[in-house]
Amino acid sequence: MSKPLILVLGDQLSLSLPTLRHAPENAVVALCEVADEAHYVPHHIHKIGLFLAAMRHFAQALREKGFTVHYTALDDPDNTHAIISEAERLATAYDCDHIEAVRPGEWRLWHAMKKRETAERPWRLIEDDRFFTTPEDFAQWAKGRKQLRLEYFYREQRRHTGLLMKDGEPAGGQWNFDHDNREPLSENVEPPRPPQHRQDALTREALAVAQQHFGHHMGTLETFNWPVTRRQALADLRHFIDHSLPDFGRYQDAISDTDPFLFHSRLAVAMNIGLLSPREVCAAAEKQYEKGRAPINAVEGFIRQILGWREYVRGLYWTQMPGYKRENRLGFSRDLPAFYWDGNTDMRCLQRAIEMTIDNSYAHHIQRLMVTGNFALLCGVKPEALCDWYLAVYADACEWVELPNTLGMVLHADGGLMGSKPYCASGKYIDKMSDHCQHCRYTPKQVTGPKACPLNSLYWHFLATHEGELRANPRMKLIYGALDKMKEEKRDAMRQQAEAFLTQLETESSYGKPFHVKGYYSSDDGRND
Ligand code: FAD
Ligand code: DLZ
Repeated sequence: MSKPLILVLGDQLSLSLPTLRHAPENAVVALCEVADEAHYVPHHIHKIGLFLAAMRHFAQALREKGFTVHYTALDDPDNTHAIISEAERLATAYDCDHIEAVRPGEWRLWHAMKKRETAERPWRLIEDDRFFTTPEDFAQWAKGRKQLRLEYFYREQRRHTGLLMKDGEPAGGQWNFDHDNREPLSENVEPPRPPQHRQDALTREALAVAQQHFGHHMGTLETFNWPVTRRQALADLRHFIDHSLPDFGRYQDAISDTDPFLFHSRLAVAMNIGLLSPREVCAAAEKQYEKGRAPINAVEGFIRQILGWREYVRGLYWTQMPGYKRENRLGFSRDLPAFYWDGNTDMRCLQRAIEMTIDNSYAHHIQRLMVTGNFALLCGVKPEALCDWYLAVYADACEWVELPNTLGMVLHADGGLMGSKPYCASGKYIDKMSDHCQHCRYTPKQVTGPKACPLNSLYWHFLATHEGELRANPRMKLIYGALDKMKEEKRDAMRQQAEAFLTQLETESSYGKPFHVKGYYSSDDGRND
């Protein structure tokens, strides 16, 4: 009788995983802590602690359900420290005749597994049905389309799932309530505190292992507060639904100098590692709307992020890889500024976004896109350096979602596949959406001079430098019109200011990895294949 070794990866911690749902009695389920997965980018210490603790708890949950489980711990003497070799070692040890795995979250592993489909103990790869769509569904949708716009993909998903639909029409009479969702935070608004999770002995043990081996990575485990069990993840979901969802839409784009989470859900971590399903999260939000406990702009805005963006970027990733990772259409070549690793900069918005990242392994979407992302775009940071950083520093970072957001949405390096125009902004935007500028040594009101916010001259410098690629874009017409109207002396002064800033930045930069963590590299992946 056929006997499978079922490999469950660190971001597949769901009892509903198709391989587990259909597991025969004799199956051996393997979870493997391997150094390769902790090393290929220098992950934040929270991220490593999260994976180790959640994997250990999931192994326990599987045993309680009656599965035969092999758990390779990081310190096991026989550990081969790579996913493929470890699964094959265990398949031999347990006399399994094949290995089953669900599509992983990264192309590099998928590719490595595919290559072993004809091995002596062959790998069988199974589609991940925990998402609303499969890569094949996305490919079908994308077929023959000139542009792959989120909005059309999202509407189709609404119709297909029936989420927020009433008699075939969108609930509330519109597909999109974005125009209601752009308020900055006012002074009297106090966002709720996230629940504090209790750390049991298993969690404490896992965090101690993370500390022992990776204590020199970004962050400290003293501030660790991610859910590592389904029960904790459900508590986070309940808390978000009850306390934050009603204001999620309104303050979706706001940025605060003091509050890292605002009304965001913090649920990406639990969804990405498998502790929550996107279906149950969207259903819980929809229910609040139906009961009149959350307004349509909040619920629609939230569901669009998951049913729309999350599925859309995953479809893009799987249909465009491995070539996608090599894209660099704006020809960026700058090193990652060194301060991305420690927040040591006098630009307040960047300093606070990076400090919050160090403290929490979290920054909300607008900080990622319009603060650290916008600055990297305006400076022309090379995609591989920026992508490695985003993949390393956020607890929710998995390549299938990180790469399209960084390379496509932030850097416009895919030529506009992901976004119809670059998300570039000057200091004026930061001033409008946040309270950072009040605490900054620069002013957003000046473009040149010693007090001028660097984002201002960098913004115009970016537009002038990439005129060849961007001017023809109809969505950039207005902004190039404004540039055209500027006097030559003003343009010259701005160029000089931006170039002086970039020269100074260059002298302070380190390439793509923290200077204090030695020996890391981005592993053999789509970029080098
Ligand atoms: P909320 O603001 O509460 O949003 C709800 C959910 O919607 C999120 O949990 C997430 O699942 C989904 N979502 C929202 N925006 C996006 C988006 N643009 N793409 C895909 N899903 C989205 N998200 C990740 O999950 N992992 C990443 O590695 C990641 N890297 C990013 C890198 C950059 C440069 C940018 C600009 C965005 C990135 N995002 C990533 C998307 C988004 O910023 C995070 O999902 C969000 O900040 C997570 O916090 P939250 O759970 O509080 O989200
Ligand atoms: C991120 C991560 C870390 C730090 N450690 C492990 C691990 O020891 N074992 C494992 O199975 N997964 C780990 N992960 C998550 C993997 O990197 C992730 O499963 C792949 O990148 C595919 O998405």
